[in-house]
Amino acid sequence: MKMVNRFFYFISFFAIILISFANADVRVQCPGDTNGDAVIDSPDPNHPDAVCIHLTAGDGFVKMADGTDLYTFGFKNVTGIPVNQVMTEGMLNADFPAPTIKVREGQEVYLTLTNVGMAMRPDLFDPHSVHWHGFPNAPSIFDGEPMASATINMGSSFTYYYIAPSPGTYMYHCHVEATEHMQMGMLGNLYVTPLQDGTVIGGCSSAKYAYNDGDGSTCYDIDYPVQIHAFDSNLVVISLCGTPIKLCKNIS
Ligand SMILES: [Cu+2]
Repeated sequence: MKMVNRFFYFISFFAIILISFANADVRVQCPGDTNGDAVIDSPDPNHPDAVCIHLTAGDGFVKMADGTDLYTFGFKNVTGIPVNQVMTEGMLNADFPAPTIKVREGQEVYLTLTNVGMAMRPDLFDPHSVHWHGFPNAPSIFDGEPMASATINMGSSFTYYYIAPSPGTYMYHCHVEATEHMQMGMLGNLYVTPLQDGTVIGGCSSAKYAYNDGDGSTCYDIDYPVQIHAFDSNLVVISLCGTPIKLCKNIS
């Protein structure tokens, strides 16, 4: 846990950031949500097929197979967390792999992203975004590509809106400085299940299908999210140690 200890070593420095972030304005757009926690409490008749998700973007540590705690950038699912607890819940708490997003074809998806900042990298002020990779996304503002759409600054929230049109297996990632942020861990699985799900067709007792096949030919029983990712440990160490503000003691 050496790297975690380094966090406490610099705690006085980060306290300034934490104090300023405590007053961050977390806002969630979610029809039928009455208290801002991204959970639909009273379904809105104008949005009967809505689903809400709230993610934070920030940094954290992931434990490798050999026990190493590796520094990462990443997302955290804070759906259901009260707005006044989102910053502290998401800060230095990113998950890898990123939370799997699973929605059904045709749903209205309200995905709020809150940038909690990167506590271990106070020299960075990077915005983040969510990009549904390979996904037919009509309005470019929700694409997540920084040249053509919104990106989310530290302490800010933004709600993406999608109508999931095509069932399939996708991935999502942050598109800000995509090479670095993806390498650092900001990517996850994205599933859009077909409308046909829930109906027994062709003897498919699980009623789960890969596509709207009409005859049950893509029936399956069990699905496991699998994400294969390779970290460049040199890049990760440089990310933490080779900055203008030295955050590691073992700098060569
Ligand atoms: Cu990012």
